[in-house]
Amino acid sequence: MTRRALITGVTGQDGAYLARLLLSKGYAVVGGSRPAAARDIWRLREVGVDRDVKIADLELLDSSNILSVIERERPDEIYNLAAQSVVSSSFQTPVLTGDADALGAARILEAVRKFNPLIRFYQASTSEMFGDANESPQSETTPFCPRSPYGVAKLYAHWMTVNFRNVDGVFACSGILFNHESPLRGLEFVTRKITHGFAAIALGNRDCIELGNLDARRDWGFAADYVEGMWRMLQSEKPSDYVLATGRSHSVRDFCEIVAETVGLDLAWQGVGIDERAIDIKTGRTIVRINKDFYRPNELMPLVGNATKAQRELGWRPAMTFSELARTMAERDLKLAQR
Ligand code: NAP
Ligand code: G4F
Repeated sequence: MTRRALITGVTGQDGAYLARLLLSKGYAVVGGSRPAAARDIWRLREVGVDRDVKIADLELLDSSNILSVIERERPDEIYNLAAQSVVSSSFQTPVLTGDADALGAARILEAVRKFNPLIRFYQASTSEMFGDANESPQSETTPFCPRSPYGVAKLYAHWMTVNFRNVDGVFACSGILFNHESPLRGLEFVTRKITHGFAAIALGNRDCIELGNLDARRDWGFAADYVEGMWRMLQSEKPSDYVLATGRSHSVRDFCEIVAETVGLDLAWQGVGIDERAIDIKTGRTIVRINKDFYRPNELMPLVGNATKAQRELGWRPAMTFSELARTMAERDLKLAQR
């Protein structure tokens, strides 16, 4: 029988790649998307599945809406990817972030328990839950110490996932994913901000971009590799929690350098601290300025993940390297800008 999957947040980056993956495996895919938002399915179009995903109005803040979607669509698997996912915004909207990211997951789990506890559930957890972790790299056994309202909200959802699994017997997995990027990434996130901005600068359509902490480090992988890990979690014999990561960290500065080279900018750094900037040696023009508004209230310990458990139990490992990722994103944005 055809398996049915419900993906919340299907209009987001991971939603598009996961929808494509599940369709390629023969699933019928229902994509939850907020009725209130001006719905934009450009990412589904970009990966060629916009006609194959059935869209259902789904709002994380509304319990009865969630229950009725699950009753109507009868999924075998639910992937809860919907969230207010921008860490910096969560400092301005901590309550809304908690309502969507923490209680939203609890609402879905509660609906699963009521309607059909045999539905398999995936929760999109995050390395932000480690925050100021006391060890590096971070694994499933590293104590959590979130340092943003987003991280705190996601940690509540993580523990609810664990709790519904342990107490109610729901097949519920929490995927603790480190940063994963792609040409489908939103412009709010630093990688895409850089590839989009540098592509425009290279074509003379823009002068400069403003960034925050150039020395912030993250463990960056490719989103399409990570959705494969989500699916594998729900196919395993026993539900559990898994870190997905590359195991390598790089700085924002490293990412800028690869992207600049890819789009044909000859980047050199000058100055220090808030006065640091990047120039294009060929033109002498400033192409990156520092704006302290883009600094986080508290920068985290360098986040880098240990995905040994996922490798051992799920056979998962990321395929794309950091430099391939930066080049892929830069080339795509250059093509888009040329259009
Ligand atoms: P994304 O591109 O920001 O997508 C988030 C999705 O959630 C969008 O489709 C958005 O819909 C939807 N959404 C937001 N608020 C909602 C609400 N109240 N009700 C229903 N839908 C709502 O995020 P992503 O990068 O694909 O990430 C997917 C999930 O993984 C998120 O939960 C994120 O927190 C988590 N995560 C991401 C990463 C990463 O590096 N990408 C790492 C760890 C964990 P609209 O289009 O209508 O806004
Ligand atoms: O790209 P970012 O905004 O991603 P962040 O905060 O790590 O969050 C992303 O990954 C999480 C996984 O750990 C997800 F859970 C979350 O949903 C989201 O997908 O920032 C990355 C780093 C930060 O250290 C930030 O301080 O880049 C630094 N940064 C420097 N300049 C900047 C900028 N970040 C942004 N967004 N914009 C800047 O101008």
